[in-house]
Amino acid sequence: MRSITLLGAPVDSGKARQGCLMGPDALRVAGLERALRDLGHKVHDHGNLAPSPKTSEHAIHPNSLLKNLEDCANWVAALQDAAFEICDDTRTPIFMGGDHLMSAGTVSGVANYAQALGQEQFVLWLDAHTDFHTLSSTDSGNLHGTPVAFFTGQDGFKGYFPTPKGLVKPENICMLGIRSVDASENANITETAIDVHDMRAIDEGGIATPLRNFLSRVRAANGRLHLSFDVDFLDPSIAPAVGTTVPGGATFREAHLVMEILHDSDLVTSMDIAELNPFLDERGRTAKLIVDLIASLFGKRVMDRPTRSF
Ligand code: 6HN
Ligand code: MN
Ligand code: MN
Ligand code: MN
Repeated sequence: MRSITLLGAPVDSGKARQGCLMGPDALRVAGLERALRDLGHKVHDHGNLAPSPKTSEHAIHPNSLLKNLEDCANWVAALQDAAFEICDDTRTPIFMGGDHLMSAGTVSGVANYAQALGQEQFVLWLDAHTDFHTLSSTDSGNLHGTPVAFFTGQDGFKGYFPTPKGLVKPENICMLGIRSVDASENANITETAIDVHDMRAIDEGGIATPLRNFLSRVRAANGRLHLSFDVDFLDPSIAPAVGTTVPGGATFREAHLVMEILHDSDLVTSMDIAELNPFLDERGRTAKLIVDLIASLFGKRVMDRPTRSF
């Protein structure tokens, strides 16, 4: 049994297309709290966070393509403090987004907490995209494409975004589901120790092995593990409610298997749900699927017996 804290992060400034601000409420309506309680967990919904107040002066960035830079910076400031404060050894926070810019704040916040405990922070990044753009490299100007660069401490955010209070080492990050990487991101991420498993690798070798290898490293380091789940990790045929769909994503069973293995590991200490855009959903089916996947992560299984590990 866990104590779970829900916090809504209705971030919608990380891209032009609107709708992710409804994500937290769609997860509520789809029965997230009830699903977790039915599994025997204690759940407390903290409602929704708001961005930090606007400051009077704000630096203009030379990349004129950047969208909503000031709003994004204010969200990161609010989220990294809220994530730090909500962290507690006895509670598991679920940050309900919101577009993926949210993770610049949530991950730096939880990493700050890990640092305070003297533990290593690890991140499992489930996404079609690597989200490794800097403010200079992005050519869409959509800042939901930047969180991983931010919380690994890449150059170029200083003076525009708040200083990250916690950082994650690239070698502590594992990405699964990747199938859309811009050329500049590709060049930059290849220079790092981030463990990227694209869909080609998953097609050939399955999703369980890289996940289990990563979890062994988290366990050996006695680390804390943050799961960042971008809805576009899933194939668009099962999860249409996302603005940046890419064909060839994780199947229903691959996604559940990841959640089931994570549950058995008992290593996840915090998580994000990012990019759910209920405006694009079909009668709530994506929101309901996400609730069901979170239920798998928190112990729902087909039969009430331990699953054999291989
Ligand atoms: N996401 N690489 C593309 C861009 O515009 O920078 C897509 C980013 C998608 C962001 O997955 O949260
Ligand atoms: Mn993403
Ligand atoms: Mn994505
Ligand atoms: Mn690997």
